[in-house]
Amino acid sequence: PGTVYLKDYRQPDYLVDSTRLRFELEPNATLVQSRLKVRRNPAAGEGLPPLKLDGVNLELLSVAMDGAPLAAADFTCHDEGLSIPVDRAEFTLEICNRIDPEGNTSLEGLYLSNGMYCTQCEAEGFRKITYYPDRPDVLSKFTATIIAPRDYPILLSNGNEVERGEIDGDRHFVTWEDPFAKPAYLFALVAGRLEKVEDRFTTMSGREVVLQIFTEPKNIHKCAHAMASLKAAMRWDEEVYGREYDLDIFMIVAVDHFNMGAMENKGLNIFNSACVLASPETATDAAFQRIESIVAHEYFHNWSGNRVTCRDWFQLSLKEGFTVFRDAEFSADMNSRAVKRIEDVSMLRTAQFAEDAGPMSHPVRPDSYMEISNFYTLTVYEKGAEVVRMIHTLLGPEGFRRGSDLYFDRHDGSAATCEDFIAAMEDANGVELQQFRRWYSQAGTPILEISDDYDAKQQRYVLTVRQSCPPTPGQPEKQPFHIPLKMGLLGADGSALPLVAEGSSEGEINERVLEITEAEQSFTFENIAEQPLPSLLRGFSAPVKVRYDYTPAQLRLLMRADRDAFNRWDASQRLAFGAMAQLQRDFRAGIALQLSSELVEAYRSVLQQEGLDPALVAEMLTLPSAQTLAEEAETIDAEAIIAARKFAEHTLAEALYDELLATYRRLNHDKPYRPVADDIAERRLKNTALAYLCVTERKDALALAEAQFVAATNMTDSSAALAALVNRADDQCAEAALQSFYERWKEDDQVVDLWLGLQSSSPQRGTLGAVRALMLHPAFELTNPNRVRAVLGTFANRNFTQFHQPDGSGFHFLAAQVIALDKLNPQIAARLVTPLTRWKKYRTGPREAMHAALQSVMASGQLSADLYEVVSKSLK
Ligand code: B3K
Ligand code: ZN
Repeated sequence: PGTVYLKDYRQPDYLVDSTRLRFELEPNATLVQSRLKVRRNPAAGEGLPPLKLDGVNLELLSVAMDGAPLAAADFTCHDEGLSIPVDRAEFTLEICNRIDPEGNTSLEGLYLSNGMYCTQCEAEGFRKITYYPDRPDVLSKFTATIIAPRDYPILLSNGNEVERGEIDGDRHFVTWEDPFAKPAYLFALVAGRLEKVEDRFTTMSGREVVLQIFTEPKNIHKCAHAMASLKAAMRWDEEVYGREYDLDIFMIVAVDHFNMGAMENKGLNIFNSACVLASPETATDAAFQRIESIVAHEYFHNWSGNRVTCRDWFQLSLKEGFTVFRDAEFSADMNSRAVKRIEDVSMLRTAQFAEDAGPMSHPVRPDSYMEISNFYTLTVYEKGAEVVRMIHTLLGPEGFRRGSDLYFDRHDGSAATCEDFIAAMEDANGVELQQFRRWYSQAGTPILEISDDYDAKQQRYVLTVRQSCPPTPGQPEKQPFHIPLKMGLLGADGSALPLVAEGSSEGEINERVLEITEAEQSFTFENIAEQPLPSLLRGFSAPVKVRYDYTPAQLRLLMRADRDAFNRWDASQRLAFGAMAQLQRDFRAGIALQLSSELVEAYRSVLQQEGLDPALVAEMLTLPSAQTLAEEAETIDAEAIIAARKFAEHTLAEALYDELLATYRRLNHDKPYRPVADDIAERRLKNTALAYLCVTERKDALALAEAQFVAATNMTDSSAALAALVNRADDQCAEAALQSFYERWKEDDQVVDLWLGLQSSSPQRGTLGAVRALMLHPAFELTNPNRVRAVLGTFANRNFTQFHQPDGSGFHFLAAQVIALDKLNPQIAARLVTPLTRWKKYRTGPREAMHAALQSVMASGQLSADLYEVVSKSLK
């Protein structure tokens, strides 16, 4: 496969003013007819170059220009599309082709999921439906007529329904017209036997919008939460961004076979069932919150993505980074802001930092790609959102809003770039963000090394910050970034010290945002009455690593007293991290392990401290995951990480047993289930305590888990109890619980995924043999990405212990599954291989085994472009 470069971007030669599509749906032979009004793009230069259309896996039946059929000799048809000579500046092109939705297991283009037709076109799936200039900067007005047998009663596409009727007795049709010009990647079609729930929303200007959620009949009772989330998101976008919905109808469809979470097609969002369906009995708190955020995310795309779209796919973060930032702020407003931030940062630090340090490392705006699907990454999404958040921090909420208003104003109805976004932020605020742009072009995670000096006589405190960024593929040297460092100073008693920076005209404040722009820079604070303790990078104000030599006692003070909740948690992580690093060293040196008493006592204080948000307590009591420890390590020593973590967990569980038990008892009361922040927080802490208690494998503790498993009336408590049993209890007891759980829920796909994932992630039971057995279970399906993620994704990414078995069996198993999957679904195969691509970071032994597994993938034959790109770059 070839490489596409950002620097080669050129405007499209031809524009498509309107696109009329007609589908005659048949499982193996769907007929697609298109009629395009094409026009030479005046901005693209002189002359009339051939018209190039993208098309993949299509059976071409006919082409006509202005009504005149073209003979095969009149144009070229190749594997990737058509090239048609052109002799006029404007014409109508009619194309007819056939496709095979049933045979389409890539889940890109038009495919069948449990008998329902659906589409996924982003990024380059439309070319699997018909020949088209499949690029985001060609915007066109779409009309779609769908013809299907009567046993597909629901026929949907984007925009408004304009016509429906009968065709030859046993078939019917519906025509949809989308008044908003859009690129092909936002086109969608759905046909099936679906039911719907309906609601209404009145927009800020008083227009009434019909809201509909479609599912298979068996799931229709699981739509209420998604509907409530949608309405909340619509209101929030009006209030916070002044953005109103623009069509009279907004539809969501739940689909079982889906490569990712959801898709923002104009007026017709298509969702992975797992990201829309929920009921208290079947969905965990985490699922409720995920649904809320994804429904909002896709809705927010209506402005940040659809009304203003991307010029080319290198600009993907323009819509994704911005929209993730928007949905994160929405979730923070709906729930606990601090907890949302902690969850997001944990993920970023673990997975995005690893990506930034790995062979696929790329800037938020990549310079090149072989297969764009591989760039729907944590870097583009989550780091992209952090970059937008930094702009928000630098400009303040009002300044940011001025910038976003100008951006939407300037670019509405067109395809924009990341540069356009920053320019709007600058112009609306009269500021200059030249250096800040490096966040879009430089890959890698910057490191801030911070030291300080206090002069008691002068009452002067100096913070010195040195920034650096490790080399990444193709970028050996980095220029300094523009980094907002939010900070404050604490006195010995934990009080906030008043800050006045040198030369500042501001009065007394407790918190500042230092703007780091140089490789090394010092900041002086005057009138500091005592030796201060710095609280650095509050709220994680930039996606960087901060190195500062805190003592355990200082970390405990921050944990107890910092006014920034995020940094209280961060201090707990640093403390735990230090203790675990010591355990890993001792394990390697063959010294008997002993856990830092500072950590034990810090955790005890957290459990005893009154008035803390229980969710925050739960987060503070959670040790950094094995994956986080691996990311932070210079060289990954899986065996030492596993040993250290296991030992720390056991020691804490034994030492704090009474406090944990008291906490559990205090919170284990029966309450009707509500997925609201306060209740979620209590369940989180209760179940964290239960998990710790069960680590001891004491009979009493396991009995609590069993009792909770039997009595639970919601899936959060039920699955937490089951997990505690599966992770700790002897085989018989866990087996019985697993069996009864499956019997009860085997008809519910979302719960079955959870059931599979619980087993695959268990260090106790998720052995390779057990995972192989799960793949033979009747519920497993290699063509269903949710199943693949539940069993294989969980095993490789969240079962550190079993995946890293010293004999390398886990790696070779994963390689074999990736090879098999690549034939069915390249996107999923290319994702699943990720853990193997990190082989260089491992210590010798696992390193060679992982490398060999990766090589076996490369040597297995013809790989998809998706998988080839990831594997070849990782072997370098
Ligand atoms: N824009 C889609 C992602 C499409 C991924 C295609 N491989 C979902 C989202 O980010 O909202
Ligand atoms: Zn998105």
